[in-house]
Amino acid sequence: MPTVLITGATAGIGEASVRAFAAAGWHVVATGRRKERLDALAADMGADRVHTLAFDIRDEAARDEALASLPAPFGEIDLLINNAGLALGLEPAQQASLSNWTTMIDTNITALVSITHKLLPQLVARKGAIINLSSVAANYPYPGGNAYGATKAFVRQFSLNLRSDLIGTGVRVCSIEPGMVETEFSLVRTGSQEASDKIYTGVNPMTAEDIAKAMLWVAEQPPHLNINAIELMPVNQAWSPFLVHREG
Ligand code: 8X3
Repeated sequence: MPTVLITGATAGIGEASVRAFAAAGWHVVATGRRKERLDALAADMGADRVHTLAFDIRDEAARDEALASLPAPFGEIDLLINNAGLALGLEPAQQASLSNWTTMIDTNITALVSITHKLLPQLVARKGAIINLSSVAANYPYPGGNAYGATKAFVRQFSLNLRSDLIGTGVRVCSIEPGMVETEFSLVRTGSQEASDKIYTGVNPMTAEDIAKAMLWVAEQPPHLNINAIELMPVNQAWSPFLVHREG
C-alpha cells in the first residue's frame, strides 16, 4: 500500500486525514508538534499503520532529522499532504500584529515550500502526489483576511505552478480550498472558545472528516487524472456584495 505524509496531524483536518487514509489501508506518517496527541493517534490506528514524527514544521533541522529516521515502508512517501497551517487574528490590517503575520507566512508558506522542496525528488522518482491545504480565503478577500488569505493564495498558486513544472513526471498536485470547517481553526485564530463558537453557531459547518474524505477521493483517482483544485463550502456559507464606503 502507498504511504502518505500528513503535516499538522495533531488535530482537525490533519488528524481526520490520518484516520481516513489509515482506514483506507494507506501507511501514514503523521507529523505535528504535540507528541502526546500523535502518540494517541498511533495507539488508536496501530503503529504498523501510522508512524508519528514530532517536530515543528518551521524547524528544518528537526524536520530533516525526523525524516531521516523513517523506517520502511514509511520512508517511501508517495503522497505529501501539506495540511499544517494557521490563521492568527481577524483585525483589520492597520491594527494587526506583525508577528501574527510573520508566523502565518513562516508556517503557511515558508515551511510548506521547504518540505515540498525536500520531498520533491522522491515524489518525482515515485510518480507521487501533493495535496496542499489552501482555503476559500485564497480566492475571495474578506475583512480581516489580510495576510492569512494572502498566504492561502500563495498555496493555491504554488500548487498550480507545480503542475506546470511537473508535467511529464507523473506527479499530481491538488489545491484543496475549504470554507468554514469547525475545528480548532477559529479558536487558534481568535484565542477564544466563545468567539469560535459564535463563528460556527447555526451554520452547520463542514467537518474535518468532510475535508479528509475529499482528500482521500483526490488521492485515489486513477494515475492519469489530476484534480487541480477543489473549493468547498457549507451550504450556509456564500459570498456577500462588495463593501462600499459612502462619503459624507
Ligand atoms: C478559512 C476559511 O471561510 O473559515 O480557511 O474563513 S473561512
